Amino acid sequence: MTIPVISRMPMPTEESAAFFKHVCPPTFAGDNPDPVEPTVRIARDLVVDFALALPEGDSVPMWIIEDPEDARLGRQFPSKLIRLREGDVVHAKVGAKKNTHTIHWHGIEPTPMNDGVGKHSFEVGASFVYQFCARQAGTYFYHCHKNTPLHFEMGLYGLLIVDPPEGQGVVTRLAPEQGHREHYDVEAFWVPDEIDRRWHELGHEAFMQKCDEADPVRRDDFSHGGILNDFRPDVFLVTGVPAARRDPKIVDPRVAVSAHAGQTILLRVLNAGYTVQRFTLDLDAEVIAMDGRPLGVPPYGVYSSPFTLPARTPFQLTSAMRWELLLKPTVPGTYPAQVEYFHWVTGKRLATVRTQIKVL
Ligand SMILES: [Cu+2]
Repeated sequence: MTIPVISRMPMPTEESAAFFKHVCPPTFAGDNPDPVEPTVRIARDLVVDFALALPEGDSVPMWIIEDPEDARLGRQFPSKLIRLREGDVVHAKVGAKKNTHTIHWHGIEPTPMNDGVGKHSFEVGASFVYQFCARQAGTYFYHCHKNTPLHFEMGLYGLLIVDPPEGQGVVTRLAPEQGHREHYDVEAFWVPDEIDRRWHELGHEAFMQKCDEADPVRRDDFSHGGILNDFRPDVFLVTGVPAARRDPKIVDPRVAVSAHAGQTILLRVLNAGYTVQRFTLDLDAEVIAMDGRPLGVPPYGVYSSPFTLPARTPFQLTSAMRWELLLKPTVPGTYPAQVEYFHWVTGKRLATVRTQIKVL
């Protein structure tokens, strides 16, 4: 059988800019072009320089996304957590303090204009008010999507949590008899990342294409050198806490979990790095959601269901993957947990960072 070939219509000249923007994104600033009344307003500025102190005494230059309205907690790495409720309509005023940037609301799926993927829309000049709706409770994150390999590595990201309408302390999970809700007592965030310090000496536009609007795909205007395909991390961290090289065990309360026997722990895990990360916990865990979608819960649940990971059964996440796990320890003790970091190309294990879940 011959498959008929349907010829493509010629592209009208006035539309050609829409195709060029994949390689030469325009900049844009100002109000949202299609605003509705928001229920929540937030603000974020980028970039702000941040020195990440290492256990060995030196530090790594990072870039962070700041909350300019929070003098006390606005400057931290990872950038300050955004917490919303399902159904919230958000206006996020994003200021580009140095150069141009974007914020991509990863997994939220706003309209292209509001999704912060510069190559499909625009990069933010002075400032822009992004608009989106938090449609589905779950674990998400936000990050800059300009010169993405570098800007994400530099630290321009933070968690974005959408709670069910009841608010914090309740998670959406498969449980028809409970209206698909479960209460938790302790919430923990594991966000492993790793740092190649050579990349942290680069400029905002390192190895980006030189934009010639008259010939946006000219071969010579693309960089053919650079090191952003060559990742050699030597600092390994979890949720902003770097592990010591000699004894890579993290007991910082931002990472190590503490709960009482009989309590329910909700563990939100995000791979915010470029390695393949393998997690092993010494406690049984139930995986209830992946990538902002609760397993088994309508309307997306027809093809999935939660499952139990018996203690010491490893699971792996690649870049940007998010899992939600419920732990219900009943016996007091200190339970080890670890993250192993494997190189994205060679598969070689680069580091193992340990932490713990303490059950009182
Ligand atoms: Cu950026």
